[in-house]
Amino acid sequence: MLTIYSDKHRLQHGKAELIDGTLKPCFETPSRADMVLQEVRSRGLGPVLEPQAHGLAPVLRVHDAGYVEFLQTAWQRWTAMGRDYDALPKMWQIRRLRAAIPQHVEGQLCYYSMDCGTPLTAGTWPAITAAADVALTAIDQLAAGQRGVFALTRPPGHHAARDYCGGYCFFNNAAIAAQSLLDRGAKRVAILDVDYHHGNGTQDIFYQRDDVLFLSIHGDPATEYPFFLGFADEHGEGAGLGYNYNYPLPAASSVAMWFATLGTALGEIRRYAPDALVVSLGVDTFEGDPISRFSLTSTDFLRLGEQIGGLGLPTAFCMEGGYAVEPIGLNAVNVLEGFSMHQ
Ligand code: OKP
Ligand code: ZN
Repeated sequence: MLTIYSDKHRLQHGKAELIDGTLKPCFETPSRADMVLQEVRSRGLGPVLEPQAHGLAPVLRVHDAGYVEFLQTAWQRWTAMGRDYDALPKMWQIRRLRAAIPQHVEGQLCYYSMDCGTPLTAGTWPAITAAADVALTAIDQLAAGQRGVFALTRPPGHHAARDYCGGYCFFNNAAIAAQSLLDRGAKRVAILDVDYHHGNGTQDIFYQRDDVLFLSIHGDPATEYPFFLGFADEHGEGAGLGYNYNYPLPAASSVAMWFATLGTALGEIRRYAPDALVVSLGVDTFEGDPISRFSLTSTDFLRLGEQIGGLGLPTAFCMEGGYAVEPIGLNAVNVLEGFSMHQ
């Protein structure tokens, strides 16, 4: 299987996030993608290609222009005010506050953010545009006839909605990939999100559409991040009604429960009969993940890949979460190898 990868992910290197009352080093670190790449190479998964530049047009197919312009200019505006540290929001436009876009860069940062755990840094823009190019180049390769391609995207994307960042995500790489498939002639695309956290951003982007089926298996937002979306009764809206499936599971769910739920989701994908599949591949469902609470083992990820491969669909995998850094490569590449057994 081909892997698409860019070193530019390293430019996104936040310093700290607030954990248990203190600033701790960010969980979402460059070493995550480095470890995955190392495993891709040592296991001989296949060739590793650099992304091609695709410009902003495919990004603007799923993201708001004002939001994209904010991300493009924010660091320059932030440092012009003498601030040389990571930009983090400290308030939100909550109930009954005015919804107008603030003028000040700090106000705009608050306006365009979902949480305070997603540092905007000097290298955020080059890193996120490179990640979008990684996802788009994976789609080029699917269009050229590959059956499965691995977009080694970092930072992740599934929490990023049409017009906000959050959960370490800025551009929604999987959504950009899915839209690109449609723009190249696919009629229906499914996105399967197996990250521990609900893919609220992806759901947001396609909630009113029937040309993208979104399915997410995740820790129940009643107790897990992102808390405000990802419940089982969110089925889509308007034309999109019936094209959104959330499978929230209690944090302590067994592996058997997780795979039974995967089986249900795969059944819906078969029923939809899409032309292609995008997988939001988070491996933070791993038993050793430091911020998540499912208990998949490394060999379970092989099974996961096999079952996805059993769909027989052209498939692009976009890397999302996974914070047990040392085994992240083993876990991610196990999924890809399991998938490849069906080729
Ligand atoms: C990203 B992905 C707030 C941070 C809360 C955020 C978890 C994001 C997970 N200071 N934790 O879905 O793996
Ligand atoms: Zn996650």
